[in-house]
Amino acid sequence: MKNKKVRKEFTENMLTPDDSGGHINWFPGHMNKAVKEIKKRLKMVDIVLELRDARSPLVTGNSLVTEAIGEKSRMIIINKSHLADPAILSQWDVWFKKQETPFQFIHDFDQSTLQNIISEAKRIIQNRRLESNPDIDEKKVIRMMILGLPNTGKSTLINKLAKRKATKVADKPGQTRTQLWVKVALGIEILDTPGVMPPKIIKYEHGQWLSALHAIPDNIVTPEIPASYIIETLLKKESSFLKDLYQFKDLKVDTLGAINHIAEIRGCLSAKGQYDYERVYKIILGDFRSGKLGLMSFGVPPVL
Ligand SMILES: Nc1nc2c(ncn2[C@@H]2O[C@H](COP(=O)(O)OP(=O)(O)OP(=O)(O)O)[C@@H](O)[C@H]2O)c(=O)[nH]1
Ligand SMILES: [Mg+2]
Repeated sequence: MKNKKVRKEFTENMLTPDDSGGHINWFPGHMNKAVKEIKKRLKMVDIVLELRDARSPLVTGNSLVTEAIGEKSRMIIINKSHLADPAILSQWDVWFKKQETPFQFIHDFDQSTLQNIISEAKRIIQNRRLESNPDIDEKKVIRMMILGLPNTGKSTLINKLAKRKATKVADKPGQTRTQLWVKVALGIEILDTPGVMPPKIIKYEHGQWLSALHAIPDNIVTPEIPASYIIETLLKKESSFLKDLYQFKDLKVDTLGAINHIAEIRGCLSAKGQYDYERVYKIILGDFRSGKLGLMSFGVPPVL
């Protein structure tokens, strides 16, 4: 009964058990169902590939999912690394190397990235099989399960491995609603699963990060929250990307002043000459998520 053991692992949530200021939560019914389905299918798979976002690799983990996985072999795939602050990314690299779980930083899934993922997953599985059963069957089909927060790129990774549109992808958290087995290569099958959020986001700031990263749909938090948070953070950093993209003379302005300026520069004014905030928030979120506002990370590795 190896799988019943709960893996003890550091998560950012454990750092702040008494910070109860969080009001940003998104845990719809299909996620609850997804967790039950994940537990049910777990015994069928040889390894779990857990996807995270490189801009916040700890907060995009999920202790609920980690507990569900138990002692099952696991690899953490930290995606969208091309959008993260490179200096902070190297700090995370050092931090993850001190943890026990194998990990890889990736982005955009080119051929060598895909090969690395498969060969590392096979190596982990082989090692585990050798430990438990030295007479392993080399020809046995390898089954993997892909897990992670919404919008981290799970279905995209499966399609890239399968070299076809086997499962639906969209820039919309909550796209995948049901599990789906996909044959990605001879002898390898991967189970796509719906993205699952932690049932409770303890720190309010983590909710802001997760909504900026689009793990939570904009209409759940209202787009004002992530858009204002992004502008506030960029102003604090005195970001040259912010200054250049929206033609600021200088950044001596508060968050609302900056948003109003962006509305003017981008022509987000209603017929009555008022600021059209819905449009300007959309522009800010689009520019940030496509990397036009520079490479950015939320949070740094905790000191161990
Ligand atoms: N630029 C960039 N975009 C990516 C990358 N990986 C995924 N995406 C985009 O992220 C969005 C979400 O991708 P999906 O594969 O649907 O994400 P998911 O994890 O399956 O999401 P759910 O089904 O909602 O849980 C899509 O718009 C992808 O094109 C990446 O490495 N780089
Ligand atoms: Mg999906």
